[in-house]
Amino acid sequence: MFHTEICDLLGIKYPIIQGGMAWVATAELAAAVSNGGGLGIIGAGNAPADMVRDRIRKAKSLTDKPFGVNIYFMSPFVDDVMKTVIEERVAVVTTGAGNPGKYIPSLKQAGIKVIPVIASVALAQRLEKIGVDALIAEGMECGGHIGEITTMALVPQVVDAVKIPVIAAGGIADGRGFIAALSLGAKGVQMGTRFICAKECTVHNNYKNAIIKAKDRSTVVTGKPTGHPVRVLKNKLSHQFEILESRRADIKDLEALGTGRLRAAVVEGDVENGSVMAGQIAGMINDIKPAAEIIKELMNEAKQVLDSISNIPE
Ligand code: TUI
Repeated sequence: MFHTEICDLLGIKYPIIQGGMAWVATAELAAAVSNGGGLGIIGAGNAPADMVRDRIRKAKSLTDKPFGVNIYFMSPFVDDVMKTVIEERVAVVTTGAGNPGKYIPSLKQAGIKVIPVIASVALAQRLEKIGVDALIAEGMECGGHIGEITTMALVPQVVDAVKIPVIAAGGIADGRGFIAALSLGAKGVQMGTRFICAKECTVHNNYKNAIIKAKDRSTVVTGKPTGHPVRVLKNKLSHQFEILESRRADIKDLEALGTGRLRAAVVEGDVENGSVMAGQIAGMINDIKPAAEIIKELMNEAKQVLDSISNIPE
């Protein structure tokens, strides 16, 4: 059940992809998700190519299942990371925070499946023409760098505009969200925040606990004036952003305030002065469990949701 064309495209059991979160999506997490039947993704973030190569080799040592690498387009190392994923013959590349158009022919030539994250219909259509395999339509409920449109509004508009399969992301963490995404025409889901609270995720425990403590209104969007809005959990840092933004501070000062803060939260566990990127769904996440269990429970719940919907009297 729920075996969609995404499963065939990627050679995976369940149409569930893990978000390629910078600093968070390590080889350990990616391998655990792939071993659990989904598609694990290593987040290249701003890491140099050699570090990405080490993570790819580590993931290969932890799983014999396919996994992918997410390439972040604001990284200064994009060109070298592209060369590395081609040399290492990773199965799948997802991309974020930019237009991957010019790299697509060489990735495809290397036999790599290319699945860009997009937040608009226009970019979806452009990338379909260039020959990407599928698209991840990411709504602004997600954590980290966000677009402007919600998942509920974005996914069906992208589905109607392209012929290739669409994967829904943003605000999905359980079987209800999975069925909702399929109802909107998606052929699978990507989840980030839910997998931060996987046992195998190597983020500092303070980060996981901050997500578990979060409620529905615990996130806020900072950095809008920089043109790169980012959804984070509210804390001392987000409050500082709000103050600077209300004073119409220089973009340079806002950028300086954000520098190194994701690492501070993920690695050092500074969840007050660090950038704790998380989606609006954080309020629904109450436990830490193995990635394989997250996936299995989600699939079981999806079946129950489908049953309960079909039992609603006409
Ligand atoms: O990339 C993400 N989310 C991210 S990346 C990230 S790392 C970071 N670290 C420190 C500060 C800020 C970020 C955290 N979260 N999501 C994928 C995504 N991509 N969402 C939206 C887009 C997107 C936006 C514009 C994709 C393409 C695009 O194209 C613009 C164009 O050139 O047409």
